Amino acid sequence: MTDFTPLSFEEVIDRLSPAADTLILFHRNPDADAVGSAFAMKQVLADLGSRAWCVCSDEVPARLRFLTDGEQESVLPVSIPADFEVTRIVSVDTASPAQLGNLYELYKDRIDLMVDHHGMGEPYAHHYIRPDAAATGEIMFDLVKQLATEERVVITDALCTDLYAAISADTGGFRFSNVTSDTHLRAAELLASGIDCAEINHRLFDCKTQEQLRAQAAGISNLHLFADGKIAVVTFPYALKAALGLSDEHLDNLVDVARSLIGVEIAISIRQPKAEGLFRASVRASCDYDVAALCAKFGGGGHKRAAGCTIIAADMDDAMQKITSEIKI
Ligand SMILES: [Mn+2]
Repeated sequence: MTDFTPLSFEEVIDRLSPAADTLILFHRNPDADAVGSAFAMKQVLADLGSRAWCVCSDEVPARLRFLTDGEQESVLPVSIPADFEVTRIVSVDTASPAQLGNLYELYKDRIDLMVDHHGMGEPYAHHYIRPDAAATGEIMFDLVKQLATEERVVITDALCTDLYAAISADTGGFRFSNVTSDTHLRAAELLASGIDCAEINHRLFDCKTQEQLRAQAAGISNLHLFADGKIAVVTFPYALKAALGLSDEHLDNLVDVARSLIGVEIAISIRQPKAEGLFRASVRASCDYDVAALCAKFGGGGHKRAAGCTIIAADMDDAMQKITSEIKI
């Protein structure tokens, strides 16, 4: 396996500086940190004189379209302009090959740089990874600020909106333990530019579709408690998803249902994307328990307090048993 080395902040800027048609990859099932960081990167590269195109194995969900600033109708690989001569590929917010989805097969040996904040990932290129950053948006903020100081990048409202949304989303609206004083300082600078934080946060957190509410209600009726109520698991089998007419993007925040219950220290959601034996788990900890290490046992990863993995199991009960039996609290 190729050895991939960590890059310095200056080396990242060096790698982004030459004019080159660039693809910006971000993780499947994209969230606001992925989309906001990718489209911020696109604006940075445009200012540096490069054409850039954001690419993902899944489309940007409708509720996050405001982060693309009308620049791209689609982010699927087929949307890449025909005259694009790809000479540089970077990824943002994407910790491991699996998270690239089908992009990994397409581009695996050609990725020049990954910019990310996940500490427990599996690097697939030379990388700039800062686990101290609550969001990739914080790293993008630092890049933007440096390049703006050098008068090479112009800070626009669209850029500030992307960065603020990226940071706000990955911190749960500045509520999670990953928030630092620097997180607030960066957010404060973004707000000073005049963007509408109430509107951005409303779009990120308060706009739920009927499907999402149906998913939440079904999640509440499928809540299982273990370890005297310290572990809560919400399960969502494929048959239930199909019966309610839901798709995977409606199930994104199911883990919050488990986490909101008093006394729960480890919250888990397990969904079954297809009628097969693969189960996706999202895990959150509110105690001092390393859920990234837990998920690593199943080939997944993430952060100490927020991580995910895929479990191979016979059925939902088996998947739930497999993950809960690994937890010792
Ligand atoms: Mn992120």
